[in-house]
This record gives sequence, structure tokens and C-alpha cells, in this order.
Amino acid sequence: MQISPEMIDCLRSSRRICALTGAGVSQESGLRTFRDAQTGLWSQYKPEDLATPEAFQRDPKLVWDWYAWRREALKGVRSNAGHFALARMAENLPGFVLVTQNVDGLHRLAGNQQIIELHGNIQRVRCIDGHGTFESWITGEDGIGRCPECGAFLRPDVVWFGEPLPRLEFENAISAARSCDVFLSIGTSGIVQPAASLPYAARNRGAKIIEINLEPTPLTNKADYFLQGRSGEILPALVEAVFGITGAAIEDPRR
Ligand code: BV8
Repeated sequence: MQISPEMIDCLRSSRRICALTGAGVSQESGLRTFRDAQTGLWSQYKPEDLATPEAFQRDPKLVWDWYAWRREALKGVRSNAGHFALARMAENLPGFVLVTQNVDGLHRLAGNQQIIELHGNIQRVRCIDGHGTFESWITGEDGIGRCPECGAFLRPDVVWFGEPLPRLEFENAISAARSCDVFLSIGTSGIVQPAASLPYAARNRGAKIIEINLEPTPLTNKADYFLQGRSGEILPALVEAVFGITGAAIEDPRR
């Protein structure tokens, strides 16, 4: 891991930083990344095949149960040092914007207040007929959530493959990418579009690109800096090098 004085200066002198996170940041909390093989009953399915409107249309119970299994797997899962380091960055950098592809809500649990959730949030559901979004719900006899307004099926409040991203969130993300001095791409394979286009939007406006990832991605050879390794180690090291915040203060700035 090579955090150079030049990189520290680049971060210290930036007025606006945009950070895009992917499943790799949550992996440090023990969550499998989106593309990792699924376990048990779900090992026979590819996530991309379940996270679609067609899959829900075809078998709403199967898809509902998959998300129920994922919500169950999230119970008791804590944010990790990488999440906390990004919360300290947001506190210490006035122009810091956090954009996430993750739907697990772990950035908010770590204390980030302003988060652009490009792909929604698995802890919320919404009426398939548009009668609202809910964080608690009743289920029908078939075990699928029901809208309290109209009784229609509820679905996870996430963006499925083939569905457009929420317009305002994506517009805000694009605007942050186009106006930042430094773009951090963290723990994402850069496969899923249009989120994966954000670092290129930043680069086209002259931003410095810093990629933090366990392995190289299609972005790596276009990044100004590539920090290969675990986000849960690299992000706290960056916060320490740039802001002098160390150890327990990464998780709790009052300490
Ligand atoms: C859309 C919610 C159009 C659901 C998710 C070109 C342009 C536009 C669209 C497309 C296009 N080409 C293809 C498409 C279609 C598609 C797409 O991108 N397909 C891919 C598979 C090629 N895109 C869409 O369908 C999007 N919609 O474009 O609509 C449209 C417009 C108008 C009208 C109608 C339609 C919607 C995409 C959103 C899909 N929903 N999530 C759910 O979760 O159930 S995406 C899903 O993948 C997760 O959100 C996840 O975060 C995301 C991205 O994956 P990553 O986060 O990158 O995770 P991954 O596992 O891939 O990588 C993890 C990385 O971390 C790895 O590199 C690993 O090395 C690294 N890592 C691991 N551990 C660590 C680590 N790094 C650091 N530290 C560690 N410890």
C-alpha cells in the first residue's frame, strides 16, 4: 500500500472530493460482495438473475425471500473501519460527497449523514403500485409484504437490473463527479453501469482519480493512484495521514 506525500497533498489541497463505494467496502463487515458466490439455498442463483423486475414478476415469493434472507444476514452486522474513516472524511472535508452502490445502509450506521444511495436501500420496501415506501410492513398469508394503502405486493426499495437509477440521486452523483478535484473509487469492480461511469465523468473534468481495491479493475490503468488492498485498512491509513486522526478516534471522534 503506497500512500505517497504527493497523494496526501492532493487530498489536503482538494476543496471537493467525491467518493464512490461498492460492495468491497461492506465486505470488511463480513458481507459477501455482490458477485461472490451465494451460499446455501441461494447458491443455485446468480444475483443478477434475482435482482430484476422479471424475476419478481415470475416468482415474487422467491425474490421476496431472497431479500428477507439478505436483511436477516445484515442483522447485527456492524460498520467497519473503512465506513468510519469515510465518516471522518465527510466531517473534515467540507466539499465531501459520498455516493454508494451498496444497499446495506452501513454508511449511515457509521455516521455519514449525507449519502447518495444510487441503488436504493434493502431495509426499505415500496408498494409496486406506487402507494409509498415503508421501513416496516405486514406480510400476506404467502409471506410477501403487502402495501398498507392498497394491499398490493411490496418490493424491496432497490434498483433492479434493467431499471433506471433514481433520477435525483444520479443527477446529484454526476454533478458531484463533474465538480470534484479528487474522485475516490473504493471497493467496486466498476462493472455495473451507469454508476461505473462516474469516475470517468470526474476524470474528463480533470479530477485526480484514486482507486482503492483488492484487485485491479477496468479503471485501474486510468487512475492517477491505485492503492491495492483492503479498504478497511487503507481508508483509516489515509485519514490518519491526511487529518492525523488515529486509532479509536477513527470510529469515535470523541475519543
Ligand atoms: C440501467 C441493487 C437503464 C439490487 C444493484 C451500460 C449503460 C447502462 C446500463 C447498462 C450498461 N451495460 C449494462 C447495463 C445494464 C446493467 C448493468 O450494468 N449490468 C452489468 C451486470 C453489466 N445496469 C442496469 O441495469 C442499471 N439500470 O442502466 O437502466 C434504463 C434507463 C432508463 C429506463 C430503463 C432502464 C441498474 C443497475 C443497478 C443494479 N442493482 N443493486 C440488489 O442489491 O439486490 S447493483 C449491485 O452491483 C450492487 O448494488 C453492487 O454494489 C453493485 C456493483 O457491484 P460492486 O459494488 O462493484 O460489487 P462487486 O462484487 O462487483 O465488486 C466488489 C469489488 O470490491 C471487487 O472489485 C473486489 O475486488 C473488491 N473488494 C472485495 N473486498 C474488498 C474489496 N476492495 C477493497 N477492500 C475489500 N475488503
